[in-house]
Amino acid sequence: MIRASEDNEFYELSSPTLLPKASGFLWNEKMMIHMNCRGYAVAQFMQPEPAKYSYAPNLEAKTFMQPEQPYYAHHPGRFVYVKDEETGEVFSAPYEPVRVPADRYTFAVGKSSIVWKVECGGVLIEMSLSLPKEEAMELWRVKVTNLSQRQRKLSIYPYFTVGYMSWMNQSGEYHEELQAIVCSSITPYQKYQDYAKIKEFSDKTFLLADRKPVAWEVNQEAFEGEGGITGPSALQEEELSKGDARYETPVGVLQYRIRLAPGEEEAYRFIFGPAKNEEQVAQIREDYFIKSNVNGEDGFEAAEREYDQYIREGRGCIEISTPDPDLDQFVNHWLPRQVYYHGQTNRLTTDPQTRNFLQDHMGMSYIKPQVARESFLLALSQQKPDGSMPDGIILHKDAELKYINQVPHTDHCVWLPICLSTYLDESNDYSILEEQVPYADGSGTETVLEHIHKAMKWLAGDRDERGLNYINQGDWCDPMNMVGYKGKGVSGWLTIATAYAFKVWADICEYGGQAEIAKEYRRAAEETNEVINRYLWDGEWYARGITDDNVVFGISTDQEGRIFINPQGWSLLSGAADEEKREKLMRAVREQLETPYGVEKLAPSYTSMREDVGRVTQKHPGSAENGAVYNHAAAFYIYALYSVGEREDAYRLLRKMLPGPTMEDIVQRGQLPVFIPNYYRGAYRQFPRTAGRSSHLFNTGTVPWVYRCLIDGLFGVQGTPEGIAIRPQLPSEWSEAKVRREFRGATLQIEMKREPGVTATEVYANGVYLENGVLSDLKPGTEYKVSVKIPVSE
Ligand code: CEZ
Repeated sequence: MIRASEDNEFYELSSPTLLPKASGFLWNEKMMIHMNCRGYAVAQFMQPEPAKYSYAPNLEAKTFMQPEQPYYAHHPGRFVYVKDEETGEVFSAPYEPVRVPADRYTFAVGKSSIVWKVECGGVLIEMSLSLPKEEAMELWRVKVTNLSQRQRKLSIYPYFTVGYMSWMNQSGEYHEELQAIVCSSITPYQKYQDYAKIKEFSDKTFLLADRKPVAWEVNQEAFEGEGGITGPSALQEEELSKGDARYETPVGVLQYRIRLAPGEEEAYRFIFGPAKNEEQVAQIREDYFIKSNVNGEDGFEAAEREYDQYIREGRGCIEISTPDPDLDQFVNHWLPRQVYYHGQTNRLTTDPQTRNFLQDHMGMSYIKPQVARESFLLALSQQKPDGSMPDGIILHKDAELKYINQVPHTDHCVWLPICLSTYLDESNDYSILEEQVPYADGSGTETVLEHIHKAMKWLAGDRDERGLNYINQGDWCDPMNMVGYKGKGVSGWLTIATAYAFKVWADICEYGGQAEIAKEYRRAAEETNEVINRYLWDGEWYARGITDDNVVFGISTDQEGRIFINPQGWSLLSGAADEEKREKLMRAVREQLETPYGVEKLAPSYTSMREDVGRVTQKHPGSAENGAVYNHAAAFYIYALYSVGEREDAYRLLRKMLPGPTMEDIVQRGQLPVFIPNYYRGAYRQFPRTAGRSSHLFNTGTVPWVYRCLIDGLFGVQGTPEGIAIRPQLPSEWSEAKVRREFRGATLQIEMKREPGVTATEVYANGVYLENGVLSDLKPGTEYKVSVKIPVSE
């Protein structure tokens, strides 16, 4: 039912109803499209703010990408209706809107294309979607094959949703000379000041065909008639009526009438996307369908090839072979792609949240370290002279802070050393610390080192008399907005995270030649850890915070929100938790937060508003931050477990981030293992029916942390100033693993094996024993054979 294709290029699903929301996504430099297996699509492009060209049927709110998007009959989609002209029978590929069960069906999510094969009544429809590298447009191929033993007379109707474009102005018509449907609109606005911006928008939606259709329809209502979208009346006529839309909802439908002998096929190509004007559509037609290059390729083919190349550039730096083939598949093929997507697109925002931006580029350190470097410098150039970081990083001159970035959060500074440390581990580029960077107000420049000192001082200063960090209207947890809005409430997690940030920064300072300063930060971390243990330890685990009214929460006497994951894991990182506390809090997590789908962010989920905590308690119990298996938080915890050598719990939870391996688990999650979603539903003990269900939202800070868990934890192949430290933490159920690690220009072929007689892990590089497992003086362009001998029981 689901499996990786033989060449590992695709992940395939053989039913449109088993996981009805199964999906894949493609992106390029300007756009993103999320396609589900049944033909529904969510696409947006940047101009520079996110905009649509295929709209919902009614006025859509502009918002950030949301989890658990509902699909419905008129949801934007890309379909092909197929009519047998002799029998009048109609089906649609890939499945919506007619919903005729196919005789054979495959939905294959690839890295640079999404492909369907749908066979119904002896007709095979193959559809594929790809993108060009730079431009906002979809490249579609549709192939029709007669698999039956008789001559077939068919009508094929590719259908592209245009939808409700604008309440001010919308229309559409077919242009003979372009062989295209072009729909026009004006983005609604009211202030005359906006006109200058609006007039530059690509407010048209076009559907360009490489082959001339016999007929078309541009009027949604006329197309559907009384039959509706599942059985459009227009299909009952011999030919579509060649209609247009005049302040009516437009649609892009074309008709091809074909006669196919047994075995015969016909192929079509379409381009669908936004455009500024008809001239641009004409140019696209010329570039993609008419002109060809020296290799005889036209622009369409060349674009598909270039796009594939672009996606391949996002390769990770490890390739693994373990006893768990599903993990291998995900880590080798899909995880780096998702990390790359974040680093390359910044989640299709022009003002990414500062913590997201920094963590996304922490991930990019493994893929394109140069991009990560530039991003860290950019973020620091927006730091205020008092050391605080803004809530979002402005990426475009016209961008402004929107949505959540208008709400003050106090955690942004902690991510600076934490994310930078990964970049340094990978690149060893300590010269970045000496880089001169301006401040947001233009008040001169200082080195990166000074910038981060200021950030750390800001964190040390933004505390109450007890030494606990203020939360204001939120920390990592966006919607925890009412703990401290009166100016008194503090964040337990942030205090702990600050201690950890001090420690990480101390290490960086030391390697950067500032041993004295490093000592100060270590002392500050220790003092913070003492404060944490004095005010936040609840006996079995750490509290989440203390409200404006001095009420400690996230503790055993709370009916709801009794335990939160973040303070537990981060206290392992900061060193606040000694061994006894570690055991206790790990037990509490296992008992109260762990589920078959991973570890929940908090439990029990809140079922009603807690006014001294905030809107997080108003989210549906078990969704998002209110007690879902929020993978970002789960990844922190797993990372923390590895940091203290708790390999068994770490691996068990890491594995739970992926759907499978059992079919039952995959069905419950409803998602293909081609990305990690931001959450799986939690509240397992309250609402088991929905627990495990994927949010299908692939924007998440989870993935760089999962990569770090693999590099620093599970396989233990982390960079150090001297070279690379080989310290695997394989789960006891594995007797061996192989890792190919690309590192600072060298390649390491590492074989890890449990061997009888070995009492402590031994590491050899090209046969030579390595002290502490550290391989130093690596030469770029060289391949090293590393063998790791691990005790049988460990
Ligand atoms: O967004 C994420 C943020 O992008 O939530 C995380 C936070 O650390 C990330 O920076 C945890 O709060 O405003 C809301 O209520 C939204 O739910 C966001 O908090 C959340 C969404 O899941 C979007 O991904």
